Amino acid sequence: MIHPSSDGNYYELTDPVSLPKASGFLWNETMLIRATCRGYAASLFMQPEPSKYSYGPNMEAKTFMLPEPSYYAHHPGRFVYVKDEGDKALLFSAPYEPVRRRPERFAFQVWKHKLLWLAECGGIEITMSLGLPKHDPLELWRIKVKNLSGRKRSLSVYPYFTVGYMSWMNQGGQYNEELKAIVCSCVSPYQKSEDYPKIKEYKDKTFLWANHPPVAWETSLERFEGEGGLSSPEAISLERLSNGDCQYETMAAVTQYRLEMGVGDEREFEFIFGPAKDEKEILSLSSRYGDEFDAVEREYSSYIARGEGVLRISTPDAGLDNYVNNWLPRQVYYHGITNRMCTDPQTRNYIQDAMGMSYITPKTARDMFLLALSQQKKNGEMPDGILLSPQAELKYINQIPHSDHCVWLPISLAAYLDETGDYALLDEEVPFANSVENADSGETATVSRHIDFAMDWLFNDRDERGLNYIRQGDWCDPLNMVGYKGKGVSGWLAMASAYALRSWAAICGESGRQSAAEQYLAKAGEINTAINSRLWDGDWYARGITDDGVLFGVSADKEGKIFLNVQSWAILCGAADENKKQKLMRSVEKYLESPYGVEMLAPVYTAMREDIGRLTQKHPGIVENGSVYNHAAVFYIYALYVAGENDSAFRLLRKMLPGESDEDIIRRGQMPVFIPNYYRGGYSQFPRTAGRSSHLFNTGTVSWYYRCLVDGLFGLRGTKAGLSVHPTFPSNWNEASVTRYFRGAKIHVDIRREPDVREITVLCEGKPLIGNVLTDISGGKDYQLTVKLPLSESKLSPR
Ligand code: CEZ
Repeated sequence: MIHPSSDGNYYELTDPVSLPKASGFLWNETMLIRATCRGYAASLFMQPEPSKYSYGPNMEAKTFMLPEPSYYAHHPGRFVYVKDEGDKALLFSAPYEPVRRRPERFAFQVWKHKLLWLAECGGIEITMSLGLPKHDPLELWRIKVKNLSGRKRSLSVYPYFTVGYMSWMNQGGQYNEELKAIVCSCVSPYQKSEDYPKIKEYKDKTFLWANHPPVAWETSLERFEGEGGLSSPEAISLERLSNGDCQYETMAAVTQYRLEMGVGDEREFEFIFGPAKDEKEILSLSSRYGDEFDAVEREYSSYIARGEGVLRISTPDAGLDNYVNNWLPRQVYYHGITNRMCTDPQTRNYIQDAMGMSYITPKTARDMFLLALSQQKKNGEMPDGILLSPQAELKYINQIPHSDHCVWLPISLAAYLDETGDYALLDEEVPFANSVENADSGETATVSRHIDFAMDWLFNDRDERGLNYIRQGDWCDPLNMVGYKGKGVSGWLAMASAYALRSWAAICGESGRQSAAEQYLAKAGEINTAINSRLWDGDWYARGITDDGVLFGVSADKEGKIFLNVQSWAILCGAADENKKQKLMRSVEKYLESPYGVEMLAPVYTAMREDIGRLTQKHPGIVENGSVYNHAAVFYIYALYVAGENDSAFRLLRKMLPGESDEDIIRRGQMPVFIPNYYRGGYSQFPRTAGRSSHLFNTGTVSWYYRCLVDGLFGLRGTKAGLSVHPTFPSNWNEASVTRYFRGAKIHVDIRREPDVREITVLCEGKPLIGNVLTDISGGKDYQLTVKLPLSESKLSPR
């Protein structure tokens, strides 16, 4: 059903029915497209806000990529109809929708730099491949028709690209001979005159250019479908498409090619599909990219290949190897480059995505940290979103006050400094946000002072119990009514603040600020005392206390008895002693662990709790309401590695990837080429839907997944002095090898359990390393390390 290519370059699905929503995604600096194995596609491009160029047949909200997309016959997509002029009975469409005639041979290949579909029906093979250019928001399609039937064939082939309903103000389409393109135009709807200057610059045209002019075309969806509908369009039953235009009607871009195919003949076509401002731009885009597909593909492939990360692993687990070596760094890179396709990324997302880029292109991470800090308020508070351009503005969720954004600074910076040793960053002078109380004072402070201010803000933003106010949300966005009256506190945020203070204390210690280190460590301790005196419920920690002083996330609750995040972070911040740690781990395993991973809370909420908020209104088992919300799950996995619970950590790390059984893959419904933000949860209450992937690849999980591999599983973590070597394998792993790219050096690490070894021993070219740290590493050099592990477990050295 699905298998990786031997070189890891692509993952292949060989039937369109078992995983109907299986998809891959491609992006570049200005666009993102998710396409499914059956030909449906959701795409958006930035101008500068997210916009569309291919719509469904009705008004659609221009919003972010949604979880659990629902597909329907008229959902936007890219399809090729084939009609055998000699045998009218043979009508099929590649890759599968909308005709849904089961192909004799099918393949959907998700490559890192392209998507490819193959469908063979009645001896005719159609191959479709989609690539993008590095910069412009354009789709570059190659469509190949092959006659495998051993006899002459006379075919009509109809590439059908959905355009849909573009605007209620103005929309129409026609074929432009000169441009060799179908051009559909609209005026983006607006009512405020002050919006006109912006609107008039919009790319309000969608065009389909072809390198070979068609014999006929169609621009009207209704005329194309006629009474036949999309599964058997009336227009295809006719000799020729109508060559008609479209006047304020729902549009489609359909071309027709008549092919006389000899035995074994094949014909290839190239199409460019995408938005443009005007005909002039269509001409320049088609002349720049038409006939340049090979060169563009090479350039785009090397652009994507830059996201390859610092680990090449070979372990007893081939599925994990394939994901970590090929797909994980790609997804981390996607986040760091595209900022999830928005101009005001949520601050916590932005800073955690920067953490991930520390393992991909550290310079990008450095710039992201500096930009985020330059938008810090003078009082140390961080904004809810980071504005990526002067025109950008805080929108949607960024207009709602959340209290957690400061914690991510030292926590993410720790990974960056581990990876790069770039402690000079801490001395960089950075300005503060332009604000009423700080109107462009031009005042700056070092990165260190900026984070001091953020830590002080966090430490001071606590109530009389010593716990942090939650306002309208912390890491969990929809926990919006716990503290909106100004009294409610977040147990998780208190723990995250203590962990942030400990992380910052360690960095201060490493950068010679010993007294600051002691101060922040003491402050973390003070918060941990408050946590243990207020939030321990007996077998796990409570999630928080509402405005009305009600503890929630406790055994007394009917729903939402136990929340995962406060269990993970109680381990990370050090509040949980060994006894509490054992108890909370047992509780997590008992109440939250499912075959698809560890759930965010349980039992799921099935009714509104007005003292908690819209989280409780989310459908049971999705997103934050008790799904396997992978971002929360990976926090727990990292905490387990910190606590030396390596087998549990690895078990859950592995559950985040679909497979290996077909049954598990079909249940999740996706290929292991990305980690989704969640798998449906509520396993004990809603087993029928549990495990389903959200198919949404925007998630802070992947940065932390990478950190779990570097700090935990392979324990090849940077320190100021060099590379500390401390693998924490699951007990059923006896050996593995890793190539670790670190500060310009290439370090080959062979790790093996040895019977007579009492504790981890690391040899470099045969000589034991002091403290198991490889120091004085010079860039461009290769190193060979041999690591001997005891047969029994070893603990990960806490920071
Ligand atoms: O968005 C994510 C945020 O991007 O939700 C996470 C949060 O930590 C991330 O920063 C957990 O709440 O507003 C909503 O209800 C949405 O559910 C968002 O919470 C959620 C999106 O679904 C994307 O996952």
